[in-house]
Amino acid sequence: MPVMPIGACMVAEACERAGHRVTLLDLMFVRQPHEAVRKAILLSRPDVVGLSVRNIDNNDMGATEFFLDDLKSVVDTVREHCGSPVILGGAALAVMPEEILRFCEVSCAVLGDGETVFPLLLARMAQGKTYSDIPGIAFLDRDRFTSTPCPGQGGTTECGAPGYHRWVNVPAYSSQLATAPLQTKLGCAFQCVYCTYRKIEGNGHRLADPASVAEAVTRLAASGLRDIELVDSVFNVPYEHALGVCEALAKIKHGARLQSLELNPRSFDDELVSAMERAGFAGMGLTVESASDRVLEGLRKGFTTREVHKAAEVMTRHSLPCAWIFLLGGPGETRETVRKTLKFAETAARPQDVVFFNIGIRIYPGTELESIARRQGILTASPDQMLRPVFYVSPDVDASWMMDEVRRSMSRHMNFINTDSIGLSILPRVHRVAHLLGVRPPLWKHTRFIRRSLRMMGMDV
Ligand code: B12
Repeated sequence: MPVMPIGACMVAEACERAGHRVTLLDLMFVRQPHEAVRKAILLSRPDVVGLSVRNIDNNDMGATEFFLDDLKSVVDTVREHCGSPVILGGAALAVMPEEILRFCEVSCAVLGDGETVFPLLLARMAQGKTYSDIPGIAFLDRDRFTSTPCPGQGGTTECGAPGYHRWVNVPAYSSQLATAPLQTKLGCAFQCVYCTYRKIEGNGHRLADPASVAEAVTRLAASGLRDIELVDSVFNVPYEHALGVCEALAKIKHGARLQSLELNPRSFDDELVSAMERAGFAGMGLTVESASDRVLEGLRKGFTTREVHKAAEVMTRHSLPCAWIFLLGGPGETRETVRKTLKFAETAARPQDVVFFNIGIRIYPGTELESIARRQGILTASPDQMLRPVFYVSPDVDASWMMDEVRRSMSRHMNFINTDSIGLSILPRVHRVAHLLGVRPPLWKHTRFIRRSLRMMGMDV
């Protein structure tokens, strides 16, 4: 599913509010990106070029794709056609700033909230002043990397719904069943060993006022963007905030279908799911990861199988479609724990659910998983060699065995999928056909039907 560039739109809008002339070039549906970049530069003659970088790679151990060679070539094209400074920003930069700056041979990146930091940076540039002291910036100065701490680790935030129509080709996204992203909070307080969310958004919550979330949803739905995805790191923590958001949404007639794929089995109960149903949710995802206490502890998920089983029990009393998300191969994983998790998935999933298995975990520099992998002798690469993805698999289980087990389970359960499924080249066509037939997101609730149909057409899915 193409993801609408919420970050880039927010930054563009903030710069315009600060009085700048802004052009946003979205390369999502562009067939010849270099030609598009060349034309946009010649037309708009920018003083500064900001590049929004979301993904480093596809996080898929089986069929790894690395995206930054393409980024580097876009940087080169920009430089070929104008001498203006290039500034990088986006989630990828917050994850591995030094490595990306070195790789792209760019000297400055924004790590903090771009809508605040980038206008400050532009103001300093316009005045010809230095900007190395602005909080939330990274620099590469002749081989020396420095960064300033990001501001905003607590307090409140605004619910920023950019005017997507103003910046991107909304019909092109809608025709592929894309959802419009919206954030109700920033920050993540969990300590999962592999995760970068704290590095991107900080570990203190910044919560948006529920009434402002309801207003933003209404505004987006009124503009025709009725499928809205709440892209918080974890939607249901803090629990009271999630409930507050649902209550504010339930009070108004917004006409939107909501989703969030990032719910945690902790802080999860009937009251919350009922509130989500009243609020207009059409789907939700539970990042359960495993049904083994040993693995959940190894991943430092902050919950146990008690909460996992309770979540499954809660879902039996509701009809809201659920995406169950599992992560196999973490510290402590064995053949026995994998079997336990598969068995749990087989009993928990209802017909309208989808079950997604990810095998192997992307290791990011600075995470606890990196230290574990080094201690266990699994990882010898230096941080700069980790930009091209490296993955962790527990030394007590074989990756190919796990892949076979998951495939075996998938052959019995048509609503089970793995990373191969979400990388299928036919998926964009499936999205378009579904859109033409009037199917509304989430499409994954029809996984059984889609997999069966594709198999009947002779595809090995
Ligand atoms: C929600 C989410 C999803 C949802 C998206 C739903 C949707 N409709 O948008 C789903 C589940 C579909 C998803 C899928 C994937 N995701 Co995801 N996702 C996220 C998450 C949690 C939030 C992203 C978000 O929208 N943030 C809110 C916006 C406002 O923030 P932002 O984009 O970062 O923008 C801000 C700043 O970065 C900055 N900024 C942005 N652009 C620019 C530009 C300039 C010039 C400047 C100065 C600043 C700037 O300012 C913005 C405003 O403050 C992040 C982790 C995180 N906490 O950030 C991972 C994350 C972005 N995802 C990631 C990945 C890998 C993926 C997948 C490849 C996973 C997979 N195997 O399928 C896919 C790719 C999908 C795609 N087509 O691109 C990685 C990317 C890093 C990497 N390793 O490559 C992240 C960082 C998680 C991680 N592993 O650390 N994802």
